[in-house]
Amino acid sequence: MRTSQPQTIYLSDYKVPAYLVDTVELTFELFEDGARVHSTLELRRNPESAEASAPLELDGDSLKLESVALDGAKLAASDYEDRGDQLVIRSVPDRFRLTTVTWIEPQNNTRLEGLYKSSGMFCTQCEAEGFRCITYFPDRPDVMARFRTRIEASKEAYPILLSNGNDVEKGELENGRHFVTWEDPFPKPCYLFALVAGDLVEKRDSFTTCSGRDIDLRMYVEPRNARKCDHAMDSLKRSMRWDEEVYGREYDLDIFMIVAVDDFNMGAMENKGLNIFNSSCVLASQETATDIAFQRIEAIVAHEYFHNWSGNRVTCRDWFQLSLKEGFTVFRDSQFSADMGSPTVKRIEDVTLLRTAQFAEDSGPMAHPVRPASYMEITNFYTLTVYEKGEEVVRMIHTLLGPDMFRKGSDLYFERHDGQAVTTDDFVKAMEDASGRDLSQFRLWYEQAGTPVLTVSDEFDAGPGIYRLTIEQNIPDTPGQTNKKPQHIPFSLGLLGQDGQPLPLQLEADASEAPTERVLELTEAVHTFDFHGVEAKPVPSLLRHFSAPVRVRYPWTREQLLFLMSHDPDGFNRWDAGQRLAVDVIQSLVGAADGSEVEPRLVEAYRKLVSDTDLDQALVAKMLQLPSEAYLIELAENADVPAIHQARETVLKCLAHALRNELLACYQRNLETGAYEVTPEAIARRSLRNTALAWLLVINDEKGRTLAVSQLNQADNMTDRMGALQALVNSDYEDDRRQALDEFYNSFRDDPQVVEQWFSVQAASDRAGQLPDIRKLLEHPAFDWKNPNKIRSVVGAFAGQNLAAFHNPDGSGYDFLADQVCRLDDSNPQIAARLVTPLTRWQKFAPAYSGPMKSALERIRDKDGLSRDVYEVVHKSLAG
Ligand code: B3K
Ligand code: ZN
Repeated sequence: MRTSQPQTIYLSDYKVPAYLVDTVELTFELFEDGARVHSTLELRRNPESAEASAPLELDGDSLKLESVALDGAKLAASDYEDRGDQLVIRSVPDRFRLTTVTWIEPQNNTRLEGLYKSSGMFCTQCEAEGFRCITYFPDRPDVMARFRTRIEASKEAYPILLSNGNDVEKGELENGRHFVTWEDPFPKPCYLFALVAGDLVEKRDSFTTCSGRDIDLRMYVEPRNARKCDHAMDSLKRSMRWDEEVYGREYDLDIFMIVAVDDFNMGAMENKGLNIFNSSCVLASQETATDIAFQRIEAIVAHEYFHNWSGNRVTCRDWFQLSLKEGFTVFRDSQFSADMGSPTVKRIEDVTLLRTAQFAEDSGPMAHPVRPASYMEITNFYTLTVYEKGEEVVRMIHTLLGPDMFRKGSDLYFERHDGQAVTTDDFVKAMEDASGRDLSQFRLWYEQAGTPVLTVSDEFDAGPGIYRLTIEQNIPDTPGQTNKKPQHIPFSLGLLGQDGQPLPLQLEADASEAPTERVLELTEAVHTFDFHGVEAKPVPSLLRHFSAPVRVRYPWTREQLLFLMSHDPDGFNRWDAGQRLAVDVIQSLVGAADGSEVEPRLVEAYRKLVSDTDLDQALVAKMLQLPSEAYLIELAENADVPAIHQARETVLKCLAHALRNELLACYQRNLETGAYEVTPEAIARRSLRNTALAWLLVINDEKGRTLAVSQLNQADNMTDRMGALQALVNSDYEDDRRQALDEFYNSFRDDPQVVEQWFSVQAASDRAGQLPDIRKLLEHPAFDWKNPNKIRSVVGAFAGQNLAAFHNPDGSGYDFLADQVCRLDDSNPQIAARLVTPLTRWQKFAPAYSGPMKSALERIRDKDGLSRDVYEVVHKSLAG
């Protein structure tokens, strides 16, 4: 057991830094057995700090200090204190130069924070607190400095040497070494520092900005990946143009670089001018990446690029403000993706993630506000709440202000705070000042955790023709927060007449021209709205576009849902009505006797959908997806996963049997005729035919099997190949499954990004991914405990997606996960803490499951020398 409890850091303890850093000069000497880092900081006391005589305290982690000098004079050991995690110098002048030399071992850095090695190259990850693993520094985002970085390394092994900004000098050194010096003219916090050294190929392109400046665009990848860069490069150019057009943001440096690395803890990082990406989030080709990967890459490239303004030029004052840059940037990237494809489909995808995973987080023991008030380990707070709910909060401001005022607000924010480290409050203030709107109550969205529940009831009074809607809001208690205040909620709605036509929403008896969609603003615990001039009881279309991250409770009848599914002019609510209906049908079958009937009206509604060629095919493809097991669990109390799994399978099989002919027709209708394209239409076609295939194989249809085998062999792209593989893997055709998996592996064994997909298609399947299979995957030669992608694609996919197998009533899935968490805790605590997530939800499950889940958590808790990362997650989960 840990002997001391990790410290909790509180937002309320924030103090301005006692010292500021004007410039940083770094020299890296890179070797195979380590790296020497020379750092020279120009420091001065912060005039705004109340602590006039505070000692200088610099953060450090796993550093070997070789020397310290102040204004050129070497300090004796008695002049400073090396506390391990801090270098403290008690007496310093008001302004001085501090030089330190430290020795680090990137080759042994398995945490992948700071400077480390990945496939033979050196790379860095400094957000949030990785810079302190490189050198002593005030490692906090409100210390912004100008960096100059010289990198020295073997020229043969590391011909490419990169850092932020512009390369200002390069040359040869003795012993086959060379150097490059980089200078970044923009002051930045150290979390945006980056360095890369490796044997990489360069792909070049260029972009002319709105003011006519030519920007050099460069991608650096390992030679074998040279043909996988085009999509990211095109996405980058589209993002740069979009940010100019939609937000008026022009790129500021002369060079923009992207590097792909295989070992990376998350998706990508927005280092100034030098974005570093997880290979799986940037490399793509038709043969190796699915449509989903293509779309994800476009979104992540955009996200990191957009951070150049929302995050880098204007950064966070402290890490409690993380959503300032993340929530806003996710909002920007989702607007971008909506503009590049189908806005409705993008909204459906975002809401699916939010409702499935963020709502679960918000109702579990780790629930926290968008702006948390405390943390032990900041890495644990890169959460769905900070990112996705944070996005929704910005989206609600956009809805309340309207697009023009929102743009005025963002212009003001960027202008007012350029070069500063600020707070979410500063963001809201800029929006208020630009629009004249009062957002004081709205700010509660940043402070209060928990998903608001809106209970809606209605009545119709035929006499005066009034339809009355009553909306009550409740915000559930979350750890440390009770009795919450009502929040300011934009609630978008429409009403449909019995003929399916939208009704004018007349809020006053005498209003003449009323719109057919309105945004109601909820600010009180209960509101009543009277709609006048209504002739017959309408069907309400509530929370259109998902205008707020809330749960809506309304006693929908199946009849109403079917009506909305085919009449709602809001595509999002059409989809949502279909989901609600399917949820209702599946829920009614949980625990029901074998052979119970599946609602025939659901079957007929799906029959109509599979055959519908008039409706947007991308929307049809989404509407055909049944609610996921994860979502059904989120909606359940005392969830019994195998029973939920069974009920969902029953519905799926019933639909597949009943619609077999329509599915075959849908498959044929959507066969590819021309060349492969990544357009919304082509993506929808592939999605429809792969859904048809998957459904046919769920019922072991012979024709489906033949189609799957030939699609697998003939496909010219990974979406179709993976669609066929997945369908076979999830069928009962065991021989075909084995053969398909072996052949697939043999064709792609040299491509790590494809091997990761191969791992996860098995780990996520209840047929191919039972625990003994998973253990075999861990023994597979392509599995690598040091590579986070591999860990996620086996252990993460098993515990996060293969829910019936993970929740095996014998508890073996939980024990397995606890073992892997303990194993990873020493080498990569960040990844270990992420993997714990499925166990943290233990209270959600029926006692037969929650007990063993809790025991697994306790076993992790009792591990010797538990990391701070895992400690925080496990202790909070057990307490909550
Ligand atoms: N800002 C990074 C995330 C860093 C995570 C550090 N543990 C990627 C992003 O959100 O753009
Ligand atoms: Zn981000």
